[in-house]
Amino acid sequence: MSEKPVEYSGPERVFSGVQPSGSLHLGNYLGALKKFVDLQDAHDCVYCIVDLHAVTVWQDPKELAKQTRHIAAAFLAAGVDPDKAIIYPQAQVRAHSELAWYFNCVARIGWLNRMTQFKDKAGKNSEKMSVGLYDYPVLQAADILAFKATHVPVGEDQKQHLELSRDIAAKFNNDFDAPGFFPLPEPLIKGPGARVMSLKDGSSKMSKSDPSDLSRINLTDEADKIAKKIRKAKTDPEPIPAEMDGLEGRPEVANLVGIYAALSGQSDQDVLNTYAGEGFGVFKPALADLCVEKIAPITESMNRYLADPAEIDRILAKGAEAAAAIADPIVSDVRDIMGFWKA
Ligand code: AQP
Repeated sequence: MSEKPVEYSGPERVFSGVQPSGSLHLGNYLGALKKFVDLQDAHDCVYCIVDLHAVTVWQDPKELAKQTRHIAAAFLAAGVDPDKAIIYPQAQVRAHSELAWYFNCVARIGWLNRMTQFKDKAGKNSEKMSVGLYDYPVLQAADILAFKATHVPVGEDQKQHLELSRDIAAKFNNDFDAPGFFPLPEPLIKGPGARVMSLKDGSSKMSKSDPSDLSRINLTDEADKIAKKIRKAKTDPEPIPAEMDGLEGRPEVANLVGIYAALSGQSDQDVLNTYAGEGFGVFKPALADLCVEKIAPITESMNRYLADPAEIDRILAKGAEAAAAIADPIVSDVRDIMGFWKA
């Protein structure tokens, strides 16, 4: 009779990452950064700038370190406190790459073949994509599990990858007879801003790689640019409905209402209660004002941090040391569990 699997009983830990592959946008802020800040007071948090993920597509070597500092500045400006949470660049902690290799030997090709993000990013060119882009979710599992993280705040787009991390953790624990060694990490997705959509197309997510800059609000956009982008956002001729079912079949309108709700800390229904019956001539300027009110202080603070790259580098180096101190012993235990020779 097989024994019941032993559950992970270690401490809770939060882990998440953001790629240094372009300017951050409102979706990254609401789906990730804002949650990072909300979690840091009550939890042990590790926030990584995932440069190893970024290079799965071409990154200019002259820009990569600068982009990494840019993301660090966005973390700090959004309110992540390096005295409460660890902030560091992924490539500085070797445990990520090493554990990813071991997990490559645990994950199944059939699992990766089901990953929709690879299909979306590769499109018809999958044969020409890097092996790294295909393997991205395995590295993501290694990122999380190198810290035995139990909770992962991410946007809705990462749900499938998180499920894969759970599958890898469970298969490792089972294959190597190490019940409860790795936790099965829980995604923290729910809540406002989990899926911010493009301002031009309510069926695709707001994304750094969308060729149209009008599709997203960047954290570096100035007030008049934000107002212009919201003015030009796709809507329809109908007024704002009074009830949620009036948003059905109107994805662009639902998206703008959702953004307003997430930024103001209200529910979507609260926003409808305020603006029901109004046209976009009233709603869009109100949304633009709210976006500027929330984003301008972040942009200003980011610029202050970016003016002092030595301070950013000091924070990242200290963070990398703290991250390695957690992850290295965990990966060393993995080597022992897998039976590698050691002196
Ligand atoms: N539109 C979004 N709504 C809510 N959350 C989002 N996230 C990304 N887009 C949205 C969340 O932001 C975190 C960091 O994302 P990332 O930069 O590491 O990777 P990504 O998901 O690939 O982001 P982009 O902007 O869409 O980049 P590209 O265009 O390069 O693919 C993650 O938690 C993500 O869920």
